Amino acid sequence: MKRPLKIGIVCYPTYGGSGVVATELGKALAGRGHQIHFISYALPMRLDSYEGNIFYHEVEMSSYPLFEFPLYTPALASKIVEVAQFEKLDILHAHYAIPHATSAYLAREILGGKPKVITTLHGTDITLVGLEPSFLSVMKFSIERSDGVTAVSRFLKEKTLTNYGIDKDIRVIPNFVDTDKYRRVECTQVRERFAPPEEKILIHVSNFRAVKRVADVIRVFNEVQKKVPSHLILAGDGPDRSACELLVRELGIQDKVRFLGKQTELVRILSAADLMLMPSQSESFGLAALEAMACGVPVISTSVGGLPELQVHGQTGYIAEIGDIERMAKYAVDLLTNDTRMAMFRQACRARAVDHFDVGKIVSMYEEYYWESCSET
Ligand code: GMT
Repeated sequence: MKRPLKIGIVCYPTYGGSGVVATELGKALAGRGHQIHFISYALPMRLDSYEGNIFYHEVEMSSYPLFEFPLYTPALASKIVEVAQFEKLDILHAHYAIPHATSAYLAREILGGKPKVITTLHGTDITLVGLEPSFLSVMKFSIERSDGVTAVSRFLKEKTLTNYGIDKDIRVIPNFVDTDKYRRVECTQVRERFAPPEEKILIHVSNFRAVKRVADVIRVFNEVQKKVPSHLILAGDGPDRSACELLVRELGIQDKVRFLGKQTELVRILSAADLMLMPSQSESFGLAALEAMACGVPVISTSVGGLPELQVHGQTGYIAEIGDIERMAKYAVDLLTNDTRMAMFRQACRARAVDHFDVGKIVSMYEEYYWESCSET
């Protein structure tokens, strides 16, 4: 049954990997002729221009004085019911399980079994927040009752099965990047803004949450800049940013570190960089690393979660243990001072992104999964 589908996509609209994946997936599916209905509390960040076949439905929140806390789960479920009924959705795709899989389940029950609910597990919904006692049983139930479940890495699939004692067929569909858009572009002017031409540029991109260990980025860079003339740029914002700004000043390297804040257009910034640092505590996939690799930027990361499924130690970058500042700095210095090896790593990064994680290949995997789910009775 290979017909165009009507697909509802529920996601977080803010800065963060799951929202980016959901939005880029919706845009790519619309490009293939499917009708896409985004449902969220605000316009998803990367849905910034009009595109045919794409519609956006905002969840309205009421602020009745009796409600001390916003009741998003039922409000979202009601909006899903409305959209699914009016638009005759075939599929409802919930990105990030909390609370989207729960609202999707509720909506499908209200509607008597249609549309099919697909839940994509992204990361902290499984490894962190979902495990809290106040969420665990509802999470387990909502995942089990989804018609289909995907995870962005083998690591995340295994974690879901073991952490929640779930006996379900979870399909691994990795994250993806548009390698036509994410490619190394001419960026002399951008580079000049960050560092003199003879210096190296290191980059970190994240939402500055504790799991990202941004302080480690700064400590690694502090060691690197003692041996290699270099600058560090940090893109993104979040709870740990102020502490990191302070650390940079305490270390006396404020002239070599630039905090850019949230950025929507990363290609030119990534193209200006020589090396990405991703010293995360937990990372189910590492979309920011993939986007860097597509632009030919090698990555020094930790060995956690899905990162070893993404990058190859000694080919696309290096992998170290969490918190091993010394080793990460050594890897960085080795690579930044060896032009031949750097050129090989750059090529390997680009090739790995194109061969394994390109948007065309991965979106087809989702499309197949939808069609399979729709044909099941
Ligand atoms: O958990 C987060 O930090 C946010 C989350 C999100 O929903 O934005 O990111 C997760 O999903 C991304 C997209 O699938 C992955 O690339 C990230 O690795 C993952 N983050 C973590 O596992 C910490």
